[in-house]
Amino acid sequence: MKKALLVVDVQNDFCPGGSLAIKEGNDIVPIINDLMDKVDVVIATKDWHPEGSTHFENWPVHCVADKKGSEFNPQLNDKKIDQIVLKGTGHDDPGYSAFDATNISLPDYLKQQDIGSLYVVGLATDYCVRASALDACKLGFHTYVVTDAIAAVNAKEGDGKKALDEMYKAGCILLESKEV
Ligand code: VGL
Repeated sequence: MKKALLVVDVQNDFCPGGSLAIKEGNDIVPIINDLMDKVDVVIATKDWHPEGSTHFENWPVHCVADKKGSEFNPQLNDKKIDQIVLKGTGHDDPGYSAFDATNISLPDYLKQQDIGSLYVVGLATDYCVRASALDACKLGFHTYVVTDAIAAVNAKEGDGKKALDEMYKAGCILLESKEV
């Protein structure tokens, strides 16, 4: 079976200068670009919210569909992306997990492509990486979380660490990019 890289939400709004910026957002991009050469398929998610989404009651406005903030980080090698996954597209849909995608059925796509292992990278450890990795595990994929290719919001100190513990306990394998 094939290996896929699941690149979660490496978008302008989650990177320095964006509305929900994560300090290390730019630093993980070269690591992710290198990982693209080590897998069979590259899937990248985009948080893709409508204006006025109820999700913005809990967060600053971010990743509005078709705006600058929802574009990929310009350093991400988007030529290597085989499939883009849009999530959080409904008015009341937070879309934390890649498996909440609405433009495709992600489980069907993974099955068609004969993918058995998912390497999860991107933003943010404590939200969309966490939700995507937990769902991937639950669905029976060999799920790897690449710890130097993710970064956390850490709205509360320790949230990133807590999310890693939770993913590990759920059966995700935590590893570093050099081990992929
Ligand atoms: C995310 C906070 C709010 C994420 C999305 O991509 O992890 N975090 N919306």
